Amino acid sequence: GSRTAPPVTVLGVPFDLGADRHGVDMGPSAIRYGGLSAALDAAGVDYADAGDLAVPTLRTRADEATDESDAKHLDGVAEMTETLADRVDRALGEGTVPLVLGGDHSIAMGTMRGAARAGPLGVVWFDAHGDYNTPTSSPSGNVHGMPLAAAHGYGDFAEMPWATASNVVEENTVIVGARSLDRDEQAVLRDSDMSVFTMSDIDSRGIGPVVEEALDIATDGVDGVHVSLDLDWLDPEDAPGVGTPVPGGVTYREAHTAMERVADRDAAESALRSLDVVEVNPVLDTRNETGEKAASLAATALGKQIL
Ligand code: 4U7
Ligand code: MN
Ligand code: MN
Ligand code: MN
Repeated sequence: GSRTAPPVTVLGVPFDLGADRHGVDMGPSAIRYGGLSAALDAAGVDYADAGDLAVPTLRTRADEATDESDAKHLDGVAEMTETLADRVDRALGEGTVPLVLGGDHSIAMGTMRGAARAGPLGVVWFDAHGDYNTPTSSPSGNVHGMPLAAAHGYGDFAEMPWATASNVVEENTVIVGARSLDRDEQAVLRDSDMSVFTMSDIDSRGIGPVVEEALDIATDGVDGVHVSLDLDWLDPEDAPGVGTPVPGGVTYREAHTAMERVADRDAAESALRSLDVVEVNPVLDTRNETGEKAASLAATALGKQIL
């Protein structure tokens, strides 16, 4: 079959205050240089690249005193979140699907906050990590390990309304491929209404069925889903250009299948409200291999069926 997918607005967010490895701010450049426009063209996606958002970075902020919180650079994260949420809101208002290029994963706070303004939102989080720390529980203080907890207003984030995306529904939030969860995260996720599929679920059931079930859960009773793709979801052999690699991840082939299932579901139900592709760090990469894969995976998730 064929379909008319809504056009896509590409938004680069060269933000790195949520992580402590320099270089992730160059992710949007690496993904574009890795062939994003050609991949979108080949997938039949109608898109406009709106360029990069102006956000604070470590280069401009490194020598400033940090704020009082246990989380690093929360004031800079707040500024980015506000800017990005407004820009995502605008892209949706123009009838487009925002494709947000990170940047570290804290940018998903802005994407989800903007996307959730359009109504209740499910989330599928493809990541080696749970990203469910709070400033109190975080072993690192890095906000890229906290964006899902922030969106839900969990823990310390209950007192930070700027960080939350109140329309993100916990029951419709699904983490896929987790293999590195901190102790407090494990307890919280176990007791929550979220769903978590681990690598062992993928190993025993196969990527296709796991992603289908994740999409069933995420779309149940809501009319839009945010898909967040952290490149460290992939095995470091396939995606070395990330700041927090964890062995035992999915292959590029499996990641591709997952993005095809996202596109198929979108073709059937117009399910996809927004997509972000994050944590690409070209300084740590091998000849931009991770940037190229990120470009290709994004285009696959947004692509039209060719036959
Ligand atoms: B990413 C970590 F402790 N959990 O909180 C933390 F292991 O967006 C890693 O998924 C977070 O890449 C990784 O610092 C954040 C750590
Ligand atoms: Mn992440
Ligand atoms: Mn991760
Ligand atoms: Mn990472």
